[in-house]
Amino acid sequence: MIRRFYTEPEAIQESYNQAKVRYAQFGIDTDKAIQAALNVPLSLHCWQGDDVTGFEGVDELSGGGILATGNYPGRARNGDELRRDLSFAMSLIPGTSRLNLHALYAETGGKKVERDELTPEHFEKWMSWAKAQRINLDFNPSFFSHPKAQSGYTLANTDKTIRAFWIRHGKASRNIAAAMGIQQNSPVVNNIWIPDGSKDLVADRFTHRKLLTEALDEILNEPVEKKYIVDTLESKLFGIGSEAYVVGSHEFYMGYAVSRQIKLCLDMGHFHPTETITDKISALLSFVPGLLLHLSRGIRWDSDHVALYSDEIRDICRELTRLHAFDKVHVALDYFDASINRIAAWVIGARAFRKALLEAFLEPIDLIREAELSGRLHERLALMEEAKSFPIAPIWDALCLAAKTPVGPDWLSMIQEYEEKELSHRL
Ligand code: RNT
Ligand code: ZN
Repeated sequence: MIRRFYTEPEAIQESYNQAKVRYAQFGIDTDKAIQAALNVPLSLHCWQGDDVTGFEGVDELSGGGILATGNYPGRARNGDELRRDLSFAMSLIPGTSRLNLHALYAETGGKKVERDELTPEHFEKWMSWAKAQRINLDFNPSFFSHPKAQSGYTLANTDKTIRAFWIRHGKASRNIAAAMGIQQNSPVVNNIWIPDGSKDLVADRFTHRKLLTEALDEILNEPVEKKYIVDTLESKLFGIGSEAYVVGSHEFYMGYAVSRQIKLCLDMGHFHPTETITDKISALLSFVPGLLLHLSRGIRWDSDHVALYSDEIRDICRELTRLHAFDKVHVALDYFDASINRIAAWVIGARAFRKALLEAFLEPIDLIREAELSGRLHERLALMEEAKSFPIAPIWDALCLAAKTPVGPDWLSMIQEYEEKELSHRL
């Protein structure tokens, strides 16, 4: 049954006009806030569509300490299905979307191409789809789900041959990213995350880190068109099978990124369970050229639940808008849930971010700052509290309408339709 909750654009407009007046009393221009919130790019992760399986002929994600659980019907099995799902998801998501690709989504026409031999031509279909879709691409080398990653070590492997293979993959990936950047005439964020670590205690914590430093230097010193690629490095606290030791810890990459002036990636699920990333943003921006944020939601041992309109994401959005940091900070989704409709998983996370961003642009920040500067700290705190119950809902509806995307939960009926028409045929 197709159920529509909101059908009257006039009613939305009317509520919007009322809310607009309320915000204007605090000096906030809601039209401007909507535009600002729509303009910030959000990179959607291709891997939510197929449980991080990729197109290399394996049937599930393996190794690397990351795990997709669930078997909801409709997993995308090839590039065409994944692109169809993404186009559909993007039609339900307001604002500027990008697409974040992993190297294991190369399309090699049925031919076995090793990861160290990948070239931009293996991503041609993605590039022309992105062009038609009028979106930009981001990229990630894939250091997992591969026989040469089975030992748990890739770039930090003490075996020289294996390490060299992954270094070649890292270089190949940067070439692909730069080629994409040239084609879209705008930089591609190329994020390096490796699973390297150990399930149990290690005697030598240093050697792997030394090897990783050298491997990263070799990859990142490879000459590519610097204008078209933004390198980022992603740390992790622990993974499944790397509980005792992770080579690429936060301190490791922070030190590396500061010393080499490279951007860092902070994944919300990669810190201690009660540790959040908002306060790290301004601290790190003092010393590194920028950041990539992986929006996710950690629950207990899992770092990759669907991102929500949570206090954590709202705090991040407020911090980014207060800092005017969108020229230095890139934002991407990173989670995988195979137990619910995969397209809905994208839409929930992306809409959550966009709504939190809108809320941040609607914050009466000038008044809050003024209270802070003049020492009226009770006023600062009270305004922050009051702002939480400002009427954001009608502004959010108007944003969705302006972006020609469904208002409220209306998108759910479209998901239902798509399930019947498309996903139910994927057995
Ligand atoms: C893993 C990292 C990494 C991956 C993707 C698939 O813990 O978060 O970003 O999720 O590269
Ligand atoms: Zn991540």
